[in-house]
Amino acid sequence: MLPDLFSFERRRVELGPGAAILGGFACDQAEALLEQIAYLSSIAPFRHMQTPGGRRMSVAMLNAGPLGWVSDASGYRYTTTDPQTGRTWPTIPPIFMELASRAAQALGFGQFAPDACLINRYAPGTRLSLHQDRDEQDHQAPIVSVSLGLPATFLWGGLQRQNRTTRYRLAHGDVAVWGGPSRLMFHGISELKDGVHPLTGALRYNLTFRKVR
Ligand code: MD3
Ligand code: FE
Repeated sequence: MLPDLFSFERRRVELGPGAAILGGFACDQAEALLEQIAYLSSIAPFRHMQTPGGRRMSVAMLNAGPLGWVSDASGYRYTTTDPQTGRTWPTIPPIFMELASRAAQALGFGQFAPDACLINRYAPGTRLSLHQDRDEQDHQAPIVSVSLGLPATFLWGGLQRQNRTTRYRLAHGDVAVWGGPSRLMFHGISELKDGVHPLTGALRYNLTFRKVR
C-alpha cells in the first residue's frame, strides 16, 4: 500500500473565508496530547466555572499559557493566575504549540504565537451554548481548535445570534482553524451524546489556542 499523502487535503472542510476543519490533522499526536492534558490537570485542575448570571457551566475547563480564560459572577476575562490556586497557569506544552502553529500555517496564516490555551472537557450531556469569542484583543490572529475523544456536533452560525446554524461533526483528531471574518461568528456544541472512545472513555476534550494580547 502506498501512504496516503493527501488525506488531509481530501478531508478538509471549508467553513468560510479563513476557516476550515482539517480532518484527522492531530490523529498521530493524540496520545501525546492526552498525556499532556493529564499532566496539566494535575497542576491546574479541571473546574466548572460560573456564568456571570450565576449558573454552573456544564463544560469543565482548565487553562495553560501566560493568560487563562475565566468566568465568574463578575464576568468573563483573561487572568495571569489561576483564581483557584493563586499560581500562574501551567506552560503550554511544546507539542501543543507546534501543532497549533502547523494548523494555522495550513490555512495560510503567518507565525501563530498563541498566549492562551483553553482546554474544555465534555461528558455526555455537556453542551456549550451559542456564543462569540470576543474577550481577546487580537482579532487578526486565528483561533485553532483540536478535538479529542468522543465526537461532537458543532453549531456554526453567523455574525448575529439569531442567524441560522449549520451542523458539523468534530471527531477525534480533527483540527479547525477560525480566522478572518469567521473569527467572530457565533458557534456552539450540542449536548454530547453517550459513547466510549478507546483513548478517553466517555469524554471529549477540546483545545483552543488564542492570541489574546
Ligand atoms: C469559531 N469551544 O472554547 S471549538 C470555546 O468544542 C469553544 O469546546 C468549542 O467554542 C469546543 O470558545 C468549539 C471550535 C471553535 C472555537 C473557537 C471559535 C470555533 C470557533 C472562535 C470563533 C469562531
Ligand atoms: Fe468559542
